[in-house]
Amino acid sequence: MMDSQTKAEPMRVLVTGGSGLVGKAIEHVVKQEGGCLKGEQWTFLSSKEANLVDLQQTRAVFEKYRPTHVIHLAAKVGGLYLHMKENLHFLRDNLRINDNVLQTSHERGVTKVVSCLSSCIFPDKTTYPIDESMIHNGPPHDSNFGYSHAKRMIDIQNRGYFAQHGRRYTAVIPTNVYGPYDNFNFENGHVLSALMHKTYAAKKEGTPLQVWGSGTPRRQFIYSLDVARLFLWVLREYDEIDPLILSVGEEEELPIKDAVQMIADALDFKGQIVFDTSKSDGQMKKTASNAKLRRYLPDFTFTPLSEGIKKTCDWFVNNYDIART
Ligand code: NAP
Ligand code: GFB
Repeated sequence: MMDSQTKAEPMRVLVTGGSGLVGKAIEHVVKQEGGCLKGEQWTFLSSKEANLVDLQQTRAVFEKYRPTHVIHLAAKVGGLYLHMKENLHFLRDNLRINDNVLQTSHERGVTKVVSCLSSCIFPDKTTYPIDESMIHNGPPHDSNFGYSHAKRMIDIQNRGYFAQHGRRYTAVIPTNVYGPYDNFNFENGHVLSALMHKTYAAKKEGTPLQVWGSGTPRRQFIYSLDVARLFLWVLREYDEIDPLILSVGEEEELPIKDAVQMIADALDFKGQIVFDTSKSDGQMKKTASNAKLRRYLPDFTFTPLSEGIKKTCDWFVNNYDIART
Protein backbone atom coordinates (compact mmCIF):
# COMPACT_ATOMS: atom_id res chain seq x y z
CA MET A 1 0.00 0.00 0.00
CA MET A 2 2.90 2.24 -0.96
CA ASP A 3 2.06 5.75 -2.17
CA SER A 4 5.70 6.57 -2.91
CA GLN A 5 6.16 9.19 -5.58
CA THR A 6 7.55 8.16 -8.95
CA LYS A 7 10.06 10.69 -10.29
CA ALA A 8 7.66 12.36 -12.75
CA GLU A 9 4.58 12.35 -10.54
CA PRO A 10 3.74 15.77 -9.03
CA MET A 11 3.62 15.89 -5.23
CA ARG A 12 0.44 15.23 -3.27
CA VAL A 13 1.00 17.29 -0.13
CA LEU A 14 -1.02 16.80 3.05
CA VAL A 15 -0.77 19.67 5.52
CA THR A 16 -1.87 18.51 8.96
CA GLY A 17 -2.97 21.43 11.13
CA GLY A 18 -3.78 23.28 7.91
CA SER A 19 -6.55 25.40 9.49
CA GLY A 20 -4.37 27.14 12.09
CA LEU A 21 -2.00 30.15 12.11
CA VAL A 22 0.88 28.48 10.21
CA GLY A 23 -1.41 26.25 8.08
CA LYS A 24 -3.43 29.23 6.81
CA ALA A 25 -0.22 31.07 5.97
CA ILE A 26 1.05 28.09 3.95
CA GLU A 27 -2.32 27.90 2.19
CA HIS A 28 -1.98 31.60 1.29
CA VAL A 29 1.51 31.12 -0.15
CA VAL A 30 0.45 27.98 -2.06
CA LYS A 31 -2.69 29.58 -3.52
CA GLN A 32 -1.75 33.28 -3.76
CA GLU A 33 2.03 33.31 -4.23
CA GLY A 34 2.49 30.53 -6.82
CA GLY A 35 3.58 27.99 -4.23
CA CYS A 36 1.69 25.20 -6.00
CA LEU A 37 3.52 23.79 -9.04
CA LYS A 38 1.78 22.22 -12.06
CA GLY A 39 -0.16 19.05 -11.20
CA GLU A 40 0.46 19.25 -7.46
CA GLN A 41 -2.34 18.55 -5.01
CA TRP A 42 -2.35 20.37 -1.66
CA THR A 43 -4.78 19.37 1.10
CA PHE A 44 -5.16 21.48 4.26
CA LEU A 45 -6.54 19.38 7.12
CA SER A 46 -8.33 20.49 10.28
CA SER A 47 -9.24 18.40 13.35
CA LYS A 48 -12.84 18.39 12.13
CA GLU A 49 -11.85 16.09 9.26
CA ALA A 50 -9.67 13.80 11.37
CA ASN A 51 -8.67 13.75 15.03
CA LEU A 52 -5.02 12.71 14.70
CA VAL A 53 -4.87 11.58 18.34
CA ASP A 54 -6.86 8.63 16.98
CA LEU A 55 -4.84 6.13 14.88
CA GLN A 56 -7.82 4.86 12.88
CA GLN A 57 -8.87 8.38 11.90
CA THR A 58 -5.25 9.12 10.97
CA ARG A 59 -5.04 6.05 8.75
CA ALA A 60 -8.42 6.85 7.17
CA VAL A 61 -7.45 10.39 6.17
CA PHE A 62 -4.14 9.15 4.71
CA GLU A 63 -6.10 6.50 2.79
CA LYS A 64 -8.36 9.28 1.45
CA TYR A 65 -5.62 11.69 0.28
CA ARG A 66 -2.74 9.23 -0.38
CA PRO A 67 -0.05 11.89 0.23
CA THR A 68 3.47 11.61 -1.17
CA HIS A 69 4.63 14.48 1.08
CA VAL A 70 3.42 15.71 4.51
CA ILE A 71 3.82 19.06 6.27
CA HIS A 72 3.01 18.09 9.84
CA LEU A 73 1.74 21.09 11.83
CA ALA A 74 -1.14 19.57 13.81
CA ALA A 75 -0.60 19.91 17.55
CA LYS A 76 -2.17 21.06 20.80
CA VAL A 77 -0.80 24.62 20.85
CA GLY A 78 -1.16 27.56 23.21
CA GLY A 79 0.42 30.41 25.12
CA LEU A 80 2.44 30.32 28.34
CA TYR A 81 -0.54 30.35 30.71
CA LEU A 82 -2.34 27.44 28.99
CA HIS A 83 0.88 25.39 29.08
CA MET A 84 1.28 26.01 32.79
CA LYS A 85 -2.26 24.65 33.37
CA GLU A 86 -2.16 21.67 30.99
CA ASN A 87 1.42 20.36 30.66
CA LEU A 88 0.32 16.69 30.81
CA HIS A 89 -2.43 17.22 28.23
CA PHE A 90 0.10 18.88 25.89
CA LEU A 91 2.48 15.93 26.39
CA ARG A 92 -0.03 13.13 25.82
CA ASP A 93 -1.95 14.65 22.89
CA ASN A 94 1.19 15.69 21.01
CA LEU A 95 3.02 12.38 21.59
CA ARG A 96 0.05 10.51 20.11
CA ILE A 97 -0.54 12.89 17.20
CA ASN A 98 3.14 12.80 16.22
CA ASP A 99 3.50 9.01 16.47
CA ASN A 100 0.28 8.43 14.46
CA VAL A 101 1.32 10.83 11.69
CA LEU A 102 4.94 9.64 11.40
CA GLN A 103 4.15 5.91 11.62
CA THR A 104 1.26 6.18 9.13
CA SER A 105 3.49 8.20 6.78
CA HIS A 106 6.09 5.44 6.98
CA GLU A 107 3.53 2.65 6.48
CA ARG A 108 2.20 4.42 3.37
CA GLY A 109 5.64 5.13 1.92
CA VAL A 110 5.43 8.92 2.22
CA THR A 111 8.62 10.31 0.63
CA LYS A 112 9.14 13.27 2.98
CA VAL A 113 7.61 14.63 6.18
CA VAL A 114 8.50 18.09 7.51
CA SER A 115 7.38 18.42 11.14
CA CYS A 116 7.27 21.56 13.27
CA LEU A 117 9.12 21.88 16.58
CA SER A 118 9.48 25.15 18.53
CA SER A 119 12.32 27.18 20.06
CA CYS A 120 10.80 26.75 23.53
CA ILE A 121 11.93 23.09 23.45
CA PHE A 122 15.61 23.98 23.86
CA PRO A 123 17.24 23.70 27.30
CA ASP A 124 16.34 26.61 29.59
CA LYS A 125 19.82 26.76 31.13
CA THR A 126 22.10 27.11 28.10
CA THR A 127 24.58 29.32 26.35
CA TYR A 128 23.32 31.80 23.77
CA PRO A 129 22.62 31.96 20.96
CA ILE A 130 20.92 28.57 20.84
CA ASP A 131 21.61 26.40 17.77
CA GLU A 132 20.18 23.17 16.34
CA SER A 133 22.79 20.96 18.07
CA MET A 134 21.52 21.90 21.54
CA ILE A 135 18.00 20.37 21.46
CA HIS A 136 18.67 17.57 23.93
CA ASN A 137 21.29 19.31 26.14
CA GLY A 138 19.22 19.55 29.30
CA PRO A 139 15.66 20.14 30.54
CA PRO A 140 13.40 22.70 28.85
CA HIS A 141 11.77 25.54 30.78
CA ASP A 142 9.38 24.21 33.42
CA SER A 143 6.41 26.19 32.08
CA ASN A 144 6.12 24.02 28.94
CA PHE A 145 7.88 20.71 29.75
CA GLY A 146 5.02 18.58 28.39
CA TYR A 147 4.90 20.16 24.93
CA SER A 148 8.69 20.48 24.77
CA HIS A 149 9.44 16.82 25.48
CA ALA A 150 6.77 15.67 23.01
CA LYS A 151 8.29 17.93 20.34
CA ARG A 152 11.85 16.75 21.13
CA MET A 153 10.70 13.19 20.50
CA ILE A 154 9.91 14.11 16.87
CA ASP A 155 13.65 14.69 16.33
CA ILE A 156 14.33 11.27 17.87
CA GLN A 157 11.58 9.66 15.77
CA ASN A 158 13.01 11.21 12.59
CA ARG A 159 16.41 9.74 13.44
CA GLY A 160 14.78 6.37 14.04
CA TYR A 161 12.91 6.32 10.71
CA PHE A 162 16.13 7.25 8.91
CA ALA A 163 18.36 4.77 10.78
CA GLN A 164 15.98 1.83 10.45
CA HIS A 165 14.12 2.59 7.19
CA GLY A 166 16.11 5.29 5.35
CA ARG A 167 13.16 7.68 5.59
CA ARG A 168 14.05 11.33 5.00
CA TYR A 169 11.71 12.83 7.61
CA THR A 170 12.90 16.15 9.05
CA ALA A 171 11.73 19.15 11.08
CA VAL A 172 11.91 22.92 11.39
CA ILE A 173 12.13 24.93 14.64
CA PRO A 174 10.37 28.31 14.43
CA THR A 175 10.64 30.89 17.22
CA ASN A 176 7.41 32.68 18.31
CA VAL A 177 5.11 32.94 15.28
CA TYR A 178 2.35 35.53 14.81
CA GLY A 179 0.00 36.62 12.01
CA PRO A 180 -3.58 36.37 10.65
CA TYR A 181 -5.70 33.41 11.86
CA ASP A 182 -3.77 33.26 15.17
CA ASN A 183 -5.52 32.35 18.45
CA PHE A 184 -6.51 35.76 19.93
CA ASN A 185 -8.01 34.28 23.12
CA PHE A 186 -7.22 36.40 26.22
CA GLU A 187 -6.12 33.43 28.37
CA ASN A 188 -4.89 30.76 25.94
CA GLY A 189 -3.37 32.81 23.11
CA HIS A 190 0.31 33.55 22.58
CA VAL A 191 1.58 36.95 23.77
CA LEU A 192 1.15 39.07 20.61
CA SER A 193 -2.28 37.77 19.60
CA ALA A 194 -3.62 37.89 23.16
CA LEU A 195 -2.35 41.44 23.62
CA MET A 196 -3.78 42.57 20.26
CA HIS A 197 -7.21 41.43 21.47
CA LYS A 198 -6.70 43.02 24.91
CA THR A 199 -5.60 46.32 23.35
CA TYR A 200 -8.60 46.28 20.98
CA ALA A 201 -10.95 45.69 23.97
CA ALA A 202 -9.21 48.28 26.21
CA LYS A 203 -9.50 50.93 23.49
CA LYS A 204 -13.20 50.11 22.98
CA GLU A 205 -13.97 50.13 26.72
CA GLY A 206 -11.63 53.01 27.62
CA THR A 207 -9.84 50.86 30.21
CA PRO A 208 -6.09 50.33 30.90
CA LEU A 209 -4.28 47.60 28.91
CA GLN A 210 -3.32 44.73 31.24
CA VAL A 211 0.00 43.19 30.24
CA TRP A 212 0.83 40.03 32.17
CA GLY A 213 4.24 39.77 33.78
CA SER A 214 6.97 42.42 33.92
CA GLY A 215 7.33 42.95 30.18
CA THR A 216 11.09 42.33 30.39
CA PRO A 217 11.35 38.79 28.95
CA ARG A 218 12.86 38.85 25.46
CA ARG A 219 11.56 37.11 22.31
CA GLN A 220 12.27 36.77 18.56
CA PHE A 221 8.99 36.99 16.61
CA ILE A 222 8.61 35.65 13.05
CA TYR A 223 5.68 36.53 10.76
CA SER A 224 3.55 33.52 9.74
CA LEU A 225 3.89 34.22 6.01
CA ASP A 226 7.71 34.18 6.34
CA VAL A 227 7.44 30.81 8.12
CA ALA A 228 5.21 29.59 5.28
CA ARG A 229 7.63 30.66 2.52
CA LEU A 230 10.48 28.93 4.39
CA PHE A 231 8.37 25.76 4.87
CA LEU A 232 7.90 25.45 1.11
CA TRP A 233 11.63 25.83 0.56
CA VAL A 234 12.34 23.16 3.19
CA LEU A 235 9.80 20.77 1.61
CA ARG A 236 11.36 21.15 -1.85
CA GLU A 237 15.07 21.75 -1.18
CA TYR A 238 16.23 20.93 2.39
CA ASP A 239 17.69 17.41 2.46
CA GLU A 240 18.93 16.94 6.03
CA ILE A 241 17.32 14.81 8.76
CA ASP A 242 18.63 17.22 11.38
CA PRO A 243 16.25 20.10 12.11
CA LEU A 244 16.55 23.73 10.98
CA ILE A 245 15.78 26.82 13.10
CA LEU A 246 13.46 29.31 11.36
CA SER A 247 14.10 32.69 12.96
CA VAL A 248 14.90 36.33 12.44
CA GLY A 249 18.40 37.36 13.54
CA GLU A 250 19.46 37.63 17.19
CA GLU A 251 19.58 41.43 16.79
CA GLU A 252 15.78 41.41 16.24
CA GLU A 253 15.13 39.98 19.73
CA LEU A 254 13.24 42.48 21.89
CA PRO A 255 11.59 42.79 25.32
CA ILE A 256 7.85 42.09 25.45
CA LYS A 257 7.18 45.68 26.53
CA ASP A 258 8.59 47.02 23.23
CA ALA A 259 6.28 44.70 21.28
CA VAL A 260 3.39 45.97 23.43
CA GLN A 261 4.16 49.53 22.30
CA MET A 262 4.13 48.42 18.64
CA ILE A 263 0.66 46.90 19.15
CA ALA A 264 -0.57 50.07 20.89
CA ASP A 265 0.71 52.15 17.95
CA ALA A 266 -0.84 49.77 15.36
CA LEU A 267 -4.27 49.99 17.07
CA ASP A 268 -3.84 53.68 17.91
CA PHE A 269 -4.27 52.94 21.64
CA LYS A 270 -3.34 55.94 23.79
CA GLY A 271 -4.56 54.61 27.15
CA GLN A 272 -2.66 53.46 30.23
CA ILE A 273 -0.52 50.29 29.99
CA VAL A 274 -0.31 48.31 33.25
CA PHE A 275 2.12 45.42 33.94
CA ASP A 276 0.60 42.77 36.25
CA THR A 277 3.69 41.28 37.85
CA SER A 278 1.62 38.77 39.80
CA LYS A 279 1.47 36.88 36.50
CA SER A 280 4.40 34.69 35.41
CA ASP A 281 7.14 35.95 33.07
CA GLY A 282 7.80 32.39 31.90
CA GLN A 283 11.17 31.90 30.18
CA MET A 284 13.24 35.13 30.33
CA LYS A 285 14.96 34.50 26.99
CA LYS A 286 15.50 31.81 24.33
CA THR A 287 17.75 33.62 21.86
CA ALA A 288 18.05 31.47 18.72
CA SER A 289 20.74 31.57 16.04
CA ASN A 290 19.61 31.51 12.38
CA ALA A 291 23.17 30.98 11.12
CA LYS A 292 22.33 27.56 9.60
CA LEU A 293 19.30 29.03 7.77
CA ARG A 294 21.44 31.92 6.53
CA ARG A 295 24.03 29.48 5.15
CA TYR A 296 21.27 28.05 2.98
CA LEU A 297 19.32 31.26 2.30
CA PRO A 298 21.63 34.26 2.76
CA ASP A 299 19.21 36.63 0.99
CA PHE A 300 15.86 35.64 2.54
CA THR A 301 13.99 38.80 3.58
CA PHE A 302 11.99 38.75 6.83
CA THR A 303 8.93 40.97 7.35
CA PRO A 304 9.85 43.73 9.85
CA LEU A 305 8.04 43.23 13.20
CA SER A 306 6.25 46.57 13.19
CA GLU A 307 4.92 45.87 9.66
CA GLY A 308 3.82 42.33 10.57
CA ILE A 309 2.12 43.55 13.74
CA LYS A 310 0.27 46.26 11.80
CA LYS A 311 -0.92 43.76 9.18
CA THR A 312 -2.06 41.31 11.88
CA CYS A 313 -3.90 43.99 13.85
CA ASP A 314 -5.65 45.16 10.67
CA TRP A 315 -6.60 41.54 9.89
CA PHE A 316 -7.94 41.07 13.45
CA VAL A 317 -10.05 44.25 13.37
CA ASN A 318 -11.43 43.40 9.90
CA ASN A 319 -12.10 39.75 10.80
CA TYR A 320 -13.12 40.03 14.44
CA ASP A 321 -16.25 37.97 13.85
CA ILE A 322 -14.39 34.92 12.52
CA ALA A 323 -11.22 35.26 14.59
CA ARG A 324 -10.50 32.78 17.42
CA THR A 325 -11.18 34.89 20.55
P1 NAP B 1 -2.86 26.63 15.79
O1 NAP B 1 -3.16 27.91 15.11
O2 NAP B 1 -3.38 26.39 17.15
O3 NAP B 1 -3.33 25.44 14.81
C1 NAP B 1 -3.23 24.12 15.25
C2 NAP B 1 -3.70 23.21 14.12
O4 NAP B 1 -3.62 21.86 14.56
C3 NAP B 1 -5.15 23.49 13.71
O5 NAP B 1 -5.27 23.28 12.33
C4 NAP B 1 -5.91 22.40 14.49
O6 NAP B 1 -7.14 22.04 13.88
C5 NAP B 1 -4.91 21.26 14.39
N1 NAP B 1 -5.11 20.28 15.46
C6 NAP B 1 -5.04 20.48 16.80
N2 NAP B 1 -5.31 19.32 17.47
C7 NAP B 1 -5.57 18.38 16.51
C8 NAP B 1 -5.95 17.00 16.54
N3 NAP B 1 -6.12 16.35 17.69
N4 NAP B 1 -6.15 16.36 15.35
C9 NAP B 1 -6.00 17.02 14.18
N5 NAP B 1 -5.64 18.33 14.06
C10 NAP B 1 -5.43 18.99 15.21
O7 NAP B 1 -1.28 26.39 15.87
P2 NAP B 1 -0.09 27.05 15.02
O8 NAP B 1 0.41 28.19 15.80
O9 NAP B 1 -0.51 27.22 13.59
O10 NAP B 1 0.99 25.87 15.13
C11 NAP B 1 1.27 25.04 14.01
C12 NAP B 1 2.54 24.27 14.35
O11 NAP B 1 3.60 25.22 14.58
C13 NAP B 1 2.42 23.44 15.64
O12 NAP B 1 3.07 22.20 15.46
C14 NAP B 1 3.15 24.29 16.68
O13 NAP B 1 3.70 23.49 17.69
C15 NAP B 1 4.23 24.93 15.84
N6 NAP B 1 4.77 26.20 16.37
C16 NAP B 1 3.94 27.26 16.61
C17 NAP B 1 4.51 28.45 17.11
C18 NAP B 1 3.66 29.66 17.43
O14 NAP B 1 4.23 30.63 17.99
N7 NAP B 1 2.38 29.66 17.10
C19 NAP B 1 5.90 28.53 17.32
C20 NAP B 1 6.69 27.42 17.02
C21 NAP B 1 6.12 26.26 16.53
P3 NAP B 1 -8.50 22.86 14.25
O15 NAP B 1 -8.40 24.17 13.49
O16 NAP B 1 -9.58 21.98 13.72
O17 NAP B 1 -8.50 23.05 15.73
O1 GFB C 1 3.75 33.67 23.59
P1 GFB C 1 3.85 33.34 25.02
O2 GFB C 1 2.57 33.02 25.71
O3 GFB C 1 4.78 32.10 25.32
O4 GFB C 1 4.61 34.61 25.69
P2 GFB C 1 6.35 31.88 25.46
C1 GFB C 1 4.69 34.70 26.99
C2 GFB C 1 5.46 35.96 27.43
O5 GFB C 1 4.64 37.10 27.17
C3 GFB C 1 5.66 35.90 28.92
C4 GFB C 1 4.27 37.73 28.41
O6 GFB C 1 6.85 36.56 29.24
C5 GFB C 1 4.44 36.64 29.47
O7 GFB C 1 4.71 37.20 30.72
N1 GFB C 1 2.87 38.21 28.31
C6 GFB C 1 2.46 39.45 28.66
C7 GFB C 1 1.82 37.51 27.90
N2 GFB C 1 1.14 39.57 28.50
C8 GFB C 1 0.70 38.38 28.02
C9 GFB C 1 -0.59 37.87 27.65
O8 GFB C 1 -1.63 38.54 27.73
N3 GFB C 1 -0.66 36.59 27.19
C10 GFB C 1 0.49 35.80 27.07
N4 GFB C 1 0.37 34.56 26.57
N5 GFB C 1 1.73 36.24 27.41
C11 GFB C 1 5.64 29.67 24.30
C12 GFB C 1 5.64 28.22 24.60
O9 GFB C 1 6.43 30.29 25.25
O10 GFB C 1 6.24 29.91 23.04
C13 GFB C 1 4.89 27.50 23.51
O11 GFB C 1 5.02 28.03 25.86
C14 GFB C 1 5.37 27.86 22.13
O12 GFB C 1 5.13 26.17 23.69
C15 GFB C 1 5.47 29.35 22.00
O13 GFB C 1 6.62 27.34 21.90
C16 GFB C 1 6.11 29.71 20.70
O14 GFB C 1 7.10 32.57 24.39
O15 GFB C 1 6.76 32.17 26.84
